[in-house]
Amino acid sequence: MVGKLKDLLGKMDGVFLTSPHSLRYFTGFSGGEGVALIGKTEKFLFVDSRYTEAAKNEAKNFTVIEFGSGTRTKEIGRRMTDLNIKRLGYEEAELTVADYHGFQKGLPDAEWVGCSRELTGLRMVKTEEELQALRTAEQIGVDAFLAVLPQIRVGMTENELAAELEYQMRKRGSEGTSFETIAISGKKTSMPHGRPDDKKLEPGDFVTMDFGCRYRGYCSDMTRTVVLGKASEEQKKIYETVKHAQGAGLSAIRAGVMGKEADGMARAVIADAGYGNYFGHSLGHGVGLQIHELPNLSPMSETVLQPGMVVTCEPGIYIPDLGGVRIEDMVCVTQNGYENLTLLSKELLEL
Ligand SMILES: [Mn+2]
Repeated sequence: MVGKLKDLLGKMDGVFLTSPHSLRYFTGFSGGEGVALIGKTEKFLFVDSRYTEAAKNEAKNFTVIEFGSGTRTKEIGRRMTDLNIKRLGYEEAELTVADYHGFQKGLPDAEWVGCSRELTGLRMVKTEEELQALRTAEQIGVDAFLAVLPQIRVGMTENELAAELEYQMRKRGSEGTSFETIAISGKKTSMPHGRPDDKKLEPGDFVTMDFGCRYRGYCSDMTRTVVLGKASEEQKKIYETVKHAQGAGLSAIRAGVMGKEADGMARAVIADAGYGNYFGHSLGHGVGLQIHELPNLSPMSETVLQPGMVVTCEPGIYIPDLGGVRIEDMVCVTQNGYENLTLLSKELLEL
């Protein structure tokens, strides 16, 4: 996808990539550790010997340069001088302060220009190949969830539940989780990102599972909340409100709509039901090589949705000392609506 850097290279003499996802997206190299230097005429990928073979196989359009111990900046500096780079775009959101100082000290004088947001923006609209990976990743999550459902029972710990979800995803082709699995129960479900521990599932608990895997580098993300045993009237009301809000958010998603419009549709349903103070986070986020990327579906987001963007729709209601519900699907924006990648019911499950 290095061709996507054309506009940026119109404003810079070179682009300097250091994050695993940028390296993967723009060079093809999936090893995670390396530096890419892309000039107007030449493209270099610097790696150490652990990655040389993979880099040569994957980054076909790049000149792969293997650096030895302590020679990285020297090798990069030589090419920067050759390419006469005076203005260099880099990923300010992805580089540690220590690395930044190290590169500045070791490399020829250049003006460093932060381009993180622009680079992330280039990854918003997915190609068909990326969509295939995202569909597969999400289906692995759905299949794992369906395999784990019959195992959920009173006395099981949250850690066991999380482990089962991860195991079932791995067996189905997951390369690893896309974020730390959330499998929480009872009052703990009032914490949107609570962490599983050795708490046992109890009768009447809400059980929230928010999890995902990676497939060909692409992330999946989904959330379902179930009730262990019979749901109380209050649990039903909270669940149905979140379900309606999720549907309202989804129904707003289509090309031409701003992120904040979709967020507003879902938020209004929750506010109208009297739970407005219990939905603090955004409606959703972009997903791709990173679990959280652009565009955001937040009250602030004026990003206009385009076909091929992949976003989550995940409203929730979280009431301290009672519990919470979140329902999350991952969808691909289309001209007139969306393709739901999470092919799974959202009816309340009483297990
Ligand atoms: Mn999410």
